[in-house]
Amino acid sequence: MKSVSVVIIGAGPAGLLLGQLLQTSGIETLILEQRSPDYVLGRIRAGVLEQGTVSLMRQAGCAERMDKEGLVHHGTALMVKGQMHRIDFQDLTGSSVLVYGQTEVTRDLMAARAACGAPTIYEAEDVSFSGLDTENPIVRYRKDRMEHQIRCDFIAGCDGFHGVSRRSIPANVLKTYERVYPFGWLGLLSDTPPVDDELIYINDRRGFALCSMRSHSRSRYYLQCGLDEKIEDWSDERFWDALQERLPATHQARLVRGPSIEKSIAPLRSFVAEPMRYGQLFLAGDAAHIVPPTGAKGLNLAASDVYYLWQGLKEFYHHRQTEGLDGYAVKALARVWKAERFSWWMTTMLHQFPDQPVFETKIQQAELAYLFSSRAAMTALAENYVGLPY
Ligand code: RFL
Ligand code: PHB
Repeated sequence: MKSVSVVIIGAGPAGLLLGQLLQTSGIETLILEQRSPDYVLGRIRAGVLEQGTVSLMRQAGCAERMDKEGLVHHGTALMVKGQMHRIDFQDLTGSSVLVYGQTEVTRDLMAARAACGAPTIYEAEDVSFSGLDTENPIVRYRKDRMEHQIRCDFIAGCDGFHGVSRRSIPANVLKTYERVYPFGWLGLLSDTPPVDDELIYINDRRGFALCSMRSHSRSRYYLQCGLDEKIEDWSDERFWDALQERLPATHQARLVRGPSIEKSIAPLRSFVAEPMRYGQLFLAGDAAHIVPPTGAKGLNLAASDVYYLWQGLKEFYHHRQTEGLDGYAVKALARVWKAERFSWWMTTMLHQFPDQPVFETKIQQAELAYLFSSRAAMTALAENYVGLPY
């Protein structure tokens, strides 16, 4: 039977980043991905990178294009009741974020992996595990109707929310915590110049909206929508009209419309699975936790998990020490819960909740009024947004 040090399940940003960091540390990996590369690259998701994520891309040797094309953002705007409030990251925290799309992060990581010759099996079906609680678990999968088995030391479950890894942890071990929000985000990508130089988070009585971007010529916009909305009912024109209504008067005339390149609806959820380790299986990224996208934390949390796991595996292979791996779940979860709190808070503060009791609406208004009146409160938002330390 073939064997490899670490089998990584999933070639999303978590799996690919972990793969590259381990390769640079001389640790051999195999990635199994159930989809094709084009499918993986077709998913339009995150757009904002914390400095920690940027630094990991550099350590993985995948930063050349990101450093050239990424847009440094020193602040963001929040618009409430027609008034714009700028949160100045630079002034409040001395830090900034980088706008560089998840698609590009994934593309760069895929290219680096191909260049170093490390193996990725795409369209690997029916991945399953045995012996997770032994020293050498076995991973099985099917490719082109052939069954394969691989023996390994460790499995990194980087296969997202719907993957097989979390589901392989016995039910009596796994605890999950969840909040489902009564709305989703309808996203549209278009090759039009963004409406502003920075992102704008809009709390409007018709619903939340977000103006984001991928570059100076590519915009990404989101609208809060009902969970029963169908994408077919949203023509580009209907989307642009609804967005325009939610924009501040100063920006309505600046909005440049164009055909959508992509349009999709995503439900919003908060979710955490504990523990993030079972035997030799380690969960990382969306496989273990989901945040609503309002704080731009999902991809960045996947990156911090990967950092802790990389450190633990390096200690194991270079020094035969297991403290890092033994402490992985606790360390990762401490940061995860803080990002869960921040994402829940941003979501709760900025969206319209159907049938919300008046009391909650009043609290929401007070929360926003306090935020904009207090440098301490704005600093708390800024330091969470740019990313808490690892
Ligand atoms: P992914 O990206 O879901 O990748 C998992 C991979 O595993 C594969 N897979 C399997 N492979 C083999 N066998 C199986 N049985 C498998 N099952 C699944 C899948 O095909 C896939 O390729 O998880 P990963 O790597 O943990 O990365 C997480 C991020 O993708 C996610 O957290 C972010 O996209 C969330 N997110 C955002 N995060 C940010 O940090 N900043 C943002 O601005 C931001 N905006 C967003 C977002 C997510 C969004 N959506 C659509 C959920 C905006 C949106 C709209
Ligand atoms: C995005 O550009 O896709 C994006 C940006 C910020 C968020 C969520 C999504 O909070």
